[in-house]
Order: sequence, then structure tokens, then C-alpha cells
Amino acid sequence: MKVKTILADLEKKHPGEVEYHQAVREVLESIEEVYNENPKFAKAGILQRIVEPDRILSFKIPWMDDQGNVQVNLGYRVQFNNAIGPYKGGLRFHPTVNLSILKFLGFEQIFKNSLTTLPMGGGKGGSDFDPKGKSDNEVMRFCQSFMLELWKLIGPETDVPAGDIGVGGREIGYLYGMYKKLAHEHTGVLTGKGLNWGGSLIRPEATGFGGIYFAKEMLATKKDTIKGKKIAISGFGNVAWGAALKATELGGIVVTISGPDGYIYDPAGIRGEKIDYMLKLRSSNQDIVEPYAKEFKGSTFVSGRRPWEVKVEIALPCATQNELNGDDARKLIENGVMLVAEISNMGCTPEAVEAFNKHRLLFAPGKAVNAGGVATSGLEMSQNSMKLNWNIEEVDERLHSIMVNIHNACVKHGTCADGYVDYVKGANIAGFLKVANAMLDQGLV
Ligand code: 2IT
Repeated sequence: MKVKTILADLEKKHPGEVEYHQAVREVLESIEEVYNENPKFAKAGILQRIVEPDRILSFKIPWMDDQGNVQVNLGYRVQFNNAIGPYKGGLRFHPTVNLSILKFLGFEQIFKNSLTTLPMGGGKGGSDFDPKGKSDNEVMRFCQSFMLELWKLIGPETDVPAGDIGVGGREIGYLYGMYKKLAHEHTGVLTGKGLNWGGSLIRPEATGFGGIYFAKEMLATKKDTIKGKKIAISGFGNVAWGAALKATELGGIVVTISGPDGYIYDPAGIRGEKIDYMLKLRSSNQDIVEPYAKEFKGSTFVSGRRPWEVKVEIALPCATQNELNGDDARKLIENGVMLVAEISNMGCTPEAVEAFNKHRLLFAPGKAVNAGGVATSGLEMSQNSMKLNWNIEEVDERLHSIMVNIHNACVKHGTCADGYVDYVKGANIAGFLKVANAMLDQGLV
């Protein structure tokens, strides 16, 4: 079956699931050539099989708030593909969560996890629960109720969830506590665990660190470095924090962070205690960045706007999907941006990606750039299996070499006739080939 037909069928079968369609279209269009050149893929129905999740668990999460009122949220786990390892991928708690978003994330996760070279399949889950303004006790009761359903479907060799937006160390702790009680075992069923109970060093920093290691490799193809470059970062959560730390360490000047309320412009650079302050902002559970401007002189808060209007050399979306559109891309290009790397999942719209490619800028997609997060989850799983812990240097070195290898895979499969590296194409082809060949080996299941 032709790629065009598969895409049209998918859109008909799942009307309105626009993020899911967007993610599938991007992958299928970039692997079309490889797919057409290898008739064995079509014969085995690889594409029709890979675009549909193996199964989806959907459930209700009743919980009680601090006022004694009953609240009900929706929960999901999408087990997408386990050809190369157990299902693996984060849980997102955010009011915008729906099946389209989790299916796009789960689909992307297949190829991202394949790129890491570690044995992990693809999955994703979450809830429309809004952590904003909730107390610790409310978050705990919600997580316990969530796990009461989820635990039946997961296991250290079956499906290993982790964090994503709205799910950090605190949530993983509450989720893990309930799983442990229900399953009556202490195993590596979740990653992003606390250091005292099976977690890995560097996991909190890994997505951001990995993203900067990847950007460094991209710049190296132009014999350039991060040193002295002005950088716009969006978001102010875990990913933005890790990216700001590593970018600053390498001599970059991070001039923005952002939240749903607007963005902070700090021309002196967000460094040192200002990066620590991001953690404080996050733990206040208010989902706003405005207080930063009151705390640090010389910085300004720009209400209701996104940071892509600031003149920078490097732009790093670190918040959520489709957070940088065609207009933002044009502004960045006018202002002389040279590198855009998605550290968020599918941070740029297709129009933005097209504009970057047309201008032959360095642009790389989330599934390559942010793979350091899940890769370090994979390293956490390895350590859990061995019942041993690696030190910081050991984990960081492995993370670094994984990111260099992902970059090399993108260059190998994505270099165009004029020498331009199409990282989207490279990441999709490299990620796809491994999974598709594993599916061929394992027969029609
Ligand atoms: O999008 C992602 O790769 C994550 N949220 C991390 C997933 C994981 O299993 O560590």
C-alpha cells in the first residue's frame, strides 16, 4: 500500500486526531523512499501495523480534593510498539491531554527509543489532571488512584512509564509507592525514581543535557561552538532547566525562559542562582514565570507572548508541541537564527520546519534532540537490572556518546545531495529501519 493511501486511511479512521496525524505524516513522508525501495516492508504491512498502537488502556480516575469534593479525571496508557524492547515512555499530566496527543507522543517514542540504541519499545500515557494549584496531598491521592488502574498493565519487562509534562520526581514517588504496594515487589517498573530507591544520577538533567550535546554536534558540522551564542529557551520546567544549565556551562548566554503567562527576557543571561530559581518557580505549582522579573533586576516580563521574537543565534523549544509556528520561524530567520533544535516533542509546526529547511538552517527534531531523557531512563533500567549504581561520570559519558551516535545516524541517513543535513529525514529513517527490521524478524504478530 502507498504512503499516501495509508495516511488518508488513518485520517478517515481517526477523525480530528490532528497531532497524531501530524506526527505520522512527518515520519511516513520522510521514510517513503526507503519504504518504496524495500518491497518486503509493504508485503509485511509494516506501515499499516506501525501506525496503530498495539493497545490503549483508558480509565477513570476518581479522587478526593482537600475540600472533600469528589473529582474525576481521565487516564490512558498507549502501548504503541514493543518490537525492540518493553514499551517505554512518559506519563503527561496536563489539562490538554487527550488520545490524539498521547498517540502522537507514543508514535514518536517508537523512533526516538530506537535511535537511543537501547532495547526500548514505544509507549506513552497520562491524564487530563491539572497539577496547577494542587496540594501535595491532592497530587498523592490522584497518583494513587491513577496507579490503581495502571499497575495491571505495566511491569519492568512489559511497560516502563516515566515522567513528562506535569510528572516529576514527586509524582513518580507517589506512583511508585502505590505500584509497590499493589504488585508486592520493588522493581524498575518506573524510571525517574529518587536516588535512594533505584533512580539514576543525571536522569533529571538528561533531556536538557542531551539536547545541548546534540546541538553541540550540529554546530561542529559548521566548525562552530555554543560559546558566546545568545540562546532563546521556552518553558521553565525540568527540560528547560537542564538545557539552561548545560548551555551556560558551555559558554552560551540563555536570554529567555517562558510560561503560559508570557516570557522573561534577561539580557545578562540566565545563569547560576537564576537557574536555581527556575526550580523554585516550578515548585510553586502556579505555572507562571512573571515572578522572575520581580526577583532579578535587568530582566523584563513580556506578557502573553512567546520568546521567538528575541534576536538570538540559537532557539531551543523546551515546552510543548507546536509551540513555534511559521510566523515565529520567519521572525527567528529575520533575526539571524542559525540553529533551532527541538528539545520539546514536536515543538515546531510543519510550516516552521519547512521554513528552516528552505533557509538551509541547522534544524533537528525532538525525537533526536531530546532522546537523552529516555536514553538515561534506559540506563536507569540497566542499573536496576544489575542492582548496581553508576557514578555521575559513567552515566554522563554514556549519555554523551549516545547523543553523538544519534547525531551520526542522522547525518548518515539525512545528508542531501547539496550536503545539507535533513535531520528530520535522517532521524526518521534511522529510527524506522531498526524497528521495521525487528518486526520483519518476528513475523506477523
Ligand atoms: O518524551 C520523552 O521521551 C519522555 N518524556 C521521557 C520518557 C522516558 O521514558 O524517560
